[in-house]
Amino acid sequence: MELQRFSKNAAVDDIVNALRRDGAAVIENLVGEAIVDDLKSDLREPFDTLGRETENDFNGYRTLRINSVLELSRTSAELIGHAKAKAVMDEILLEYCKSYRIGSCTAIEIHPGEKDQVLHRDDSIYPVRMPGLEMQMSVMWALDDFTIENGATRVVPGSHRWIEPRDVREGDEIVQAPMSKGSALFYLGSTQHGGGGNNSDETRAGLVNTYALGWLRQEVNQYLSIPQEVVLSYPRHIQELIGYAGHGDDLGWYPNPEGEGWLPGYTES
Ligand SMILES: O=C(O)CCC(=O)C(=O)O
Repeated sequence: MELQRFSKNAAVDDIVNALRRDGAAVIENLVGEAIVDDLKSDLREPFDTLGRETENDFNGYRTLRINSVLELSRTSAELIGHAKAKAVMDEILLEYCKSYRIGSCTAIEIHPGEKDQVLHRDDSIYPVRMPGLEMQMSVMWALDDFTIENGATRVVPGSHRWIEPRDVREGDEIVQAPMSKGSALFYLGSTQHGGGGNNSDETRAGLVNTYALGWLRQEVNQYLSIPQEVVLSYPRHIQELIGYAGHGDDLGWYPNPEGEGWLPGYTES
């Protein structure tokens, strides 16, 4: 099978239905090339200086990764807080929480010679499984054209509906999600997926952002990762996604001694 593909003006309900059925879907050309080029240019030096720090068997040894993307590139906020991504997230995640937050934002550049990443579910970081409840969602933005040869993300359609989580085994269908630069692959936290091996002579860069239910601990500690002065320079909806908001009135509240809200200059909506 092929994952379903949508244009950027497609109805959110149609995208959500495809996600609920297949576990993943592509929205083509969701942002223009200029934004992507700006982001890539901001990330070049960090990729080259910091990108090898997280090398391991899971992340690969021919793949560069950077985590603190919001600190390194203001343009990243346009993707992380993209209105269409949030509209899809609202439908999938707000069924189980009052607000959601980013879990992680990771720029990934897969270099020639990298092998297939092990297929996995992103929500396995949370040690519970309640069928039907989605704890998180991911959006992988293509910062280059993703092709079969250069490592387009691999996905196991329908794996989010497996009643008992298990490893992928022979016979499970695996599809790849090639897409043009500026397109985005959406997938549920319970969907088995992984980066593809790069059998080309070019690199494949992507930015993958996870969004988790607001009552769960964030995968990456955003308060320590992003300096407060950088957080303050972002609009409120990005500050909230970073985590500067309570979950309703009961979780994560903070009686700021300096006055209203979370940070100087920040007032909760
Ligand atoms: O690079 C990709 O296409 C997917 C990466 C991924 O799933 C991960 O690192 O968790």
